Amino acid sequence: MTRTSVLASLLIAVAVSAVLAPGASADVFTPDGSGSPNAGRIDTLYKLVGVLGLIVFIAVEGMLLWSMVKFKARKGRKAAQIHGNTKLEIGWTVGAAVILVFITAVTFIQLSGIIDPDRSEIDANGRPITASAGSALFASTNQKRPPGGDALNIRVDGQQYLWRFQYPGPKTVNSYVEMVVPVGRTVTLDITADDVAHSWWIPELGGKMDALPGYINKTWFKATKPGVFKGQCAELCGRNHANMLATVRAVPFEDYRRWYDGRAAAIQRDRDEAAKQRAALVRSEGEQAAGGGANSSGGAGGAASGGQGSTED
Ligand SMILES: [Cu+2]
Repeated sequence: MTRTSVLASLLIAVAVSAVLAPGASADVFTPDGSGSPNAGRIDTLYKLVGVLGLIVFIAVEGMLLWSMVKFKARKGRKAAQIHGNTKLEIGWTVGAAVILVFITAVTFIQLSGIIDPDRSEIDANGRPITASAGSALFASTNQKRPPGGDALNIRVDGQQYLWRFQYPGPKTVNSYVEMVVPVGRTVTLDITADDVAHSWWIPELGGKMDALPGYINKTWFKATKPGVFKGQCAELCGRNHANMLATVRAVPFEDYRRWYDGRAAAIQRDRDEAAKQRAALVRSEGEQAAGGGANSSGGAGGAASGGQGSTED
């Protein structure tokens, strides 16, 4: 009996230390929560419930195996007939209840830290935010404001089969597939979809969030270190679903600012170029229409066919 209990406690100790050892288990069995505080809290909950489950599993299975060996049928041995044991029954009922209440309490304590955004460490200009400062740049009806109210709000649009990210003004900045964010800044996401249901998920930066046409769902993260965090659409959305990848690249604020300005300039350049081409097209159509016929109806016909030609292109 003593040997068995020693073995059981050894097993428990090994299991607990393997799961709790920082970095040693390298998140083989649990989520990698190193990218953002909310992901870290999900990871903590996962480990807590996992370890408690493991302890209960080892205790129950250990007792079962021990009983099977200890009370094995032997020649001449008479089985004891036992009907109920009030102390034991109360014991395991209360024990199980206490474990569940404990898990529930810890979950609810962690939950607000998973759902509600953390305080941003830097503001829109990359300056550190102190506990008392912070401007109200962030407004939302169903997501709590982060302490201080300051966050980078990005709109995430799922569409077959890529993610589109729209940055807040004053410049027009958007990107596809790769989202670039500054380290230390709380990022709140307004998630929606243009066609069918998708699901936003970057495991290292927190939980999944449905991306649905007509709805805006909210989640958040705060990259605590520079790095590239990879994810993928987590809702079967069509034939090319498997290739609907998403990347979040967290960089120091200066690099973010450079990327943002570069992106804004490139988009402005493209817009100017498009406007120029549009103007040239309109001009040439006008010339065609003017030279197309002597009477006014012929001119209108020329313009109409020119218009059709441009849409067919
Ligand atoms: Cu999708």
